[in-house]
Amino acid sequence: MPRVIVVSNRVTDLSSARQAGGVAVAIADMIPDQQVVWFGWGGAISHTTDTGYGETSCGRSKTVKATLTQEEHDQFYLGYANSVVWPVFHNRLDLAQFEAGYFDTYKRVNRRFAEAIAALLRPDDVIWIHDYHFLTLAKDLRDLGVRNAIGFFLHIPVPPAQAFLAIPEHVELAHALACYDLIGLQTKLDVGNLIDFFLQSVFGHLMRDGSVRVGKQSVRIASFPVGIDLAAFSAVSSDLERSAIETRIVGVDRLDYTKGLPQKFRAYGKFLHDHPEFKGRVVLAQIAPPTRESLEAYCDIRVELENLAGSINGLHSDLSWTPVQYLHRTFDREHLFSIYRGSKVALVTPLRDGMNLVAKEYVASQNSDDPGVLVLSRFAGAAESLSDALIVNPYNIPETADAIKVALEMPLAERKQRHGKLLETITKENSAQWSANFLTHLTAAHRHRLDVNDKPLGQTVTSTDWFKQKSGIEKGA
Ligand code: ADQ
Repeated sequence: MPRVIVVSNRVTDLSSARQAGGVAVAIADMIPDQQVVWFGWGGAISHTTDTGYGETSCGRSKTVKATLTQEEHDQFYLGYANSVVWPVFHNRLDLAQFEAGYFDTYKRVNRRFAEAIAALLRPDDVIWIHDYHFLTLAKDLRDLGVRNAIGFFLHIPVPPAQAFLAIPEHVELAHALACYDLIGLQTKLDVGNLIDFFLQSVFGHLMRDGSVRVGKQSVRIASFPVGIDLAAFSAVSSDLERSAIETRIVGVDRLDYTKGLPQKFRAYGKFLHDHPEFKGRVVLAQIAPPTRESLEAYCDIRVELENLAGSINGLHSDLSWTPVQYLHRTFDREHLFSIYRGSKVALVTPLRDGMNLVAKEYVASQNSDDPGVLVLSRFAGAAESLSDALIVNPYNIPETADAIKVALEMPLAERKQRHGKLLETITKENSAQWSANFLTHLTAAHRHRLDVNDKPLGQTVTSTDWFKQKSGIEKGA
């Protein structure tokens, strides 16, 4: 079996990666089944120009950790990745810092990483690159003469083409993305948006065989919804028995402006206002670990949220009851899962999210005989397949407030029925299936690219026909 060279922004120790959340959990889940070399930033900043690479082995897999200089950290990581691509891809053009001149450093780090990866490659290695920090990495690898299969998985959403086109460097990004053999996205909506972007930015062509042709490059695009490892939930127990007096609603979100936290707090405040009979009987436990705190937009959201929590508590608390528990820290995963299980409702209401693993973890943590209710934003990628949740528009505060009441009062039979269907989907779309499916399609896409690259354009189709045809790789089917 070929080695898989996994590249992601942050690399954590293989023995503790499952504690880290998000992308790291998704990657760590594939390591038992594959021989993996996991390459990326180890989190250290070098105060000299010495940016060496540290290797650590664990069984047959190993990590290779890069350091970043202060300038690279500020302009590549905080700059282009998190102050241009992240806000634009989450439809927040108003927060994007287009004029800061970060792109050169972004490309330079991609190039440096490409050189380090090329140096450790074997001819049959498969390269799997993750996320928005590395939109240009495949181009650098190809320029260095790398002919291995190169796949890309984007964990965040693809915005509508009109937003993507606002990035001044969009043409360069489109040509660089076309150097991947396979681009995996979270949802079908993202697939449609990326195809539109290729058509509009660089006049790409949709091919009858299901690929997209950009100049002489052929790239396949499909959705592979990220899943979770169900085995991690087999022994979860509640952290506290549900009290007859106080019912817990839980929220777990990195403190990010994409997660809709102010809207969630306002909806909860409205619910308490409209239904005072729940006062003293319900709490919202919002766990919101800090993230990217040196960026202004993240400081702003923190201040806004603290004010909102304070005003809801000030307005509704009494001496024996506080309606909002606001916890600005991380928990170990076993503890987190037991908090999910002890909560009657989960409010997962991002304004935009690639997938949202918390929604899946909440469902997987429940006691099937007495499950809680998932309230889920229609703008989370997870909503595409978890349609048996209570789906809400997080911008519609009264609608979310009503959904809280419906969730709290939902009869056991309906809770069991919805939970059963949600669990069925999560079991089917688990993390092992996700990585195996992506890697299988990557091999096929690579073979296809070798066949057609540099050949004359074949028969093209319209985007409507393309979607109708379903192409056999759509959703990894
Ligand atoms: P994130 O934006 O980080 O991930 P999410 O999918 O919700 O968002 O994953 C968060 C992870 O962190 C979960 O596994 C959760 O359990 C963990 N976590 C959150 N708060 C925690 C806390 N206080 N203590 C410990 N662990 C905590 C990105 C994209 C998502 C996409 C994932 C995976 O933005 O849309 O679902 O990648 O593809």
